[in-house]
Amino acid sequence: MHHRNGSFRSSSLFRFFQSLPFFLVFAVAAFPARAVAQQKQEEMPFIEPAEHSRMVKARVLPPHPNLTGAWQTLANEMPINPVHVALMHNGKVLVISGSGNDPDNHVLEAGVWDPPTQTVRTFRITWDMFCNGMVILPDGRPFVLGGTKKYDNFLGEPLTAAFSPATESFAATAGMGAGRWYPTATELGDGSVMVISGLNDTTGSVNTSIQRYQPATNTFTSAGTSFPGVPLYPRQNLLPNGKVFESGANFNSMMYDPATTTWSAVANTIFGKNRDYGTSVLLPLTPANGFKPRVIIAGGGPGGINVTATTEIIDLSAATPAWTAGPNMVHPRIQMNGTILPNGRVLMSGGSATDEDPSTGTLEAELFDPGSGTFSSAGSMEFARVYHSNTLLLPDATVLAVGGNPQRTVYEPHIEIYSPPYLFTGSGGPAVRPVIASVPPELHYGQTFPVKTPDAASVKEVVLIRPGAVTHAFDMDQRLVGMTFTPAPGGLSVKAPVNGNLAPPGYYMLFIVNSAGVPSVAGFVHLGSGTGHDGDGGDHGGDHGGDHRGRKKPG
Ligand SMILES: [Cu+2]
Repeated sequence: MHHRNGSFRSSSLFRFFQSLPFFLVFAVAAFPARAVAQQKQEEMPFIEPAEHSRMVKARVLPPHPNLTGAWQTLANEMPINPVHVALMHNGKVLVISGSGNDPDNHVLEAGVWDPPTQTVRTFRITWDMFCNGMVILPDGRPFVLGGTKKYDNFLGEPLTAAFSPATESFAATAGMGAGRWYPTATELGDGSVMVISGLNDTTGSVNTSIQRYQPATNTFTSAGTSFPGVPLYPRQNLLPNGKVFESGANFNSMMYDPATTTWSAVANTIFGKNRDYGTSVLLPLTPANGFKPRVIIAGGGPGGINVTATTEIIDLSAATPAWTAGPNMVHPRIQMNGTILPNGRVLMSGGSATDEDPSTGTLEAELFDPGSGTFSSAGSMEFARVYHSNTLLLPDATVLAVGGNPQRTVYEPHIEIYSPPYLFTGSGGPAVRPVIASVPPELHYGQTFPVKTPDAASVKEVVLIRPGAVTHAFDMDQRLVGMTFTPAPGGLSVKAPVNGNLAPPGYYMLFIVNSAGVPSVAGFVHLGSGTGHDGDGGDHGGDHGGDHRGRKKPG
């Protein structure tokens, strides 16, 4: 393909309705310079003459935004290929491109995107973090493990680095000893980080060692060996019992016990073949569902072909967990993303029926309701989002959608924002949102703490959502943990999660959600440092990541 398909679609029939609750201010902008990426194309695509005179990148408001939500394309584009994105606790988004899927690009870059101003500050980085694994450490620093040491054939980087949100710069952290290209990182209940898979730096075969990083000492220790046939970028989620569930792309789902560093087989998928570049989401853990861990897998296809629209769900609290069929998505999706919203719905969006082919992009998005087990329409994106595209929940409860890299040196520069249905009234105006007046900056496990709000009487749920760290159709960090609460003077009295297996130490967005399902803007809280009431030590070396595997689910 020789053009960025979506970029040339004629988009709107009407002016975008002027009362969108987010990023209202983009107004009229002259057509911005085409992305740098495009200038590198050997063959310039045909560009519709009308494209040059279009002034506003905006779409018609759908007929029922209170049912489907609405997608909006921002005026400012992404100046670097946004292969990796992570939300930081200052509300800004770290964007990592590295060489950006261009072996001839030696200007290695990352950037920080600022949602309120829609601007990005890009800067050079010292090694190629393209196709790394990333999670956010308990102290709030995005932690990058590995990347690209060499293209064709690919070798993985053994380096790691941590990013300071305050100074917006990377600092070197301990090396891994061997390379990892396409590794997965998973934060465990004690705040340590498990890293697995990725191609090594010598032969380009899979690095089969598992390592565990201790932030307090900046050291890696050996933590076992991956199971045979471990995929690149394995889909992993930490469960409330401290174990790590692995759900793809392989069809034989596995469980890792950090205490024994061993694997056990869980169940085979119904699909029965690899769901390469499908996604996997740990569904919300809430008091209402007894913090019962369930995982949904969606889309993907073996070897990137025969892409499926199917989904499957597994209840890992069952004595013998088994995958059950979930609802089908509206179209097949490979390279899709799944993003948890504050109301517990999961936005499934992007991807394509044929890998790396935007002309087969699934523009329709959908919302999965874990309660009813059904999908509903989430409207349509403007641009196809294929390989290397990402979605990320923002603190204002909208969702950022970026990227798409159908071929080397070409990426989708347009940025879209999804405003979910909860941000609209039935007449399409902005919903009235509950307001958080204050939250404590620091929470300890099991602690009861105040949330000040004038809207306490209408609050239905109080949830923590871990800021996402997304790449390659998977968010390595996101999880939603609900909390119990009671009325209190000036607001609510809320009980923090009981331990790090339920909610690993680190920063969280705290949302209150009212009886109409409308979330507040999030307040950031830090969970887990210091000594909690139940003695869990958070990120100060507590070892409950795997050693308390007999611990019952909190309730
Ligand atoms: Cu990649």
